[in-house]
Amino acid sequence: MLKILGRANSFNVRKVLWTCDELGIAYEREDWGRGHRSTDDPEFLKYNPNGLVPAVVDGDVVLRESNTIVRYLATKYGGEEFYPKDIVQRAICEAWMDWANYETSISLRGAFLAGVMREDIWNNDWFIETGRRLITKEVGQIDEHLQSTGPYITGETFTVADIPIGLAVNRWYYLQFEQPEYPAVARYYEQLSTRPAYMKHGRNGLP
Ligand SMILES: N[C@@H](CCC(=O)N[C@@H](CS)C(=O)NCC(=O)O)C(=O)O
Repeated sequence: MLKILGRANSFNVRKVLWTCDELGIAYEREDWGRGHRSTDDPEFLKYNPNGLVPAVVDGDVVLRESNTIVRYLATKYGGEEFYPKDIVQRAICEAWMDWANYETSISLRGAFLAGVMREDIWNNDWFIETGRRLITKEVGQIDEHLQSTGPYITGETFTVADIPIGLAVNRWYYLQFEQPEYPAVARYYEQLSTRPAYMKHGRNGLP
């Protein structure tokens, strides 16, 4: 059975849990990371030498990096719709995933990890303000895009691209500063909320 290493409240672990439940993949999960066993433990570092959750064990295969794991699971267990084989459609999905993992993760460090969680290493006024400004711009870009596509991020079909974007959108609603209205993003949030696996691992009361 697939083994997921990482605490269930981690943004990046939730991508893997959501994907597993969308695809009906059975898994077991071990708690590692903040509040649980440390990811600096040599036992964990055997699975991910970078010391970050999630890591996944699938038989003899050991994987790290949440988006890579999502794509691996989608390739192995998912259908053509969830992770298109067409190289152009595939690249469109991957571009959204990469953009989310780089751009919105950096902004959310400032706006959320510093601005809401007050995590010591990020907690700095400039970083918070910059994060808030950038995430507002980025969620605005998602809103503008969704006005002409939708209901999902790449169009009619729910794909791997919705996994990181859907979690970033959920976190957006937990930020503590005055935010503009983004009606297409609000519709997207409701659309995702029709999916039981999103309600379990995405919009589950956690930022
Ligand atoms: N690029 C990595 C980032 C992983 C990451 O930042 N994980 C965080 C949790 S979301 C972590 O391990 N934090 C340390 C901890 O929980 O102890 C990925 O996408 O998997």
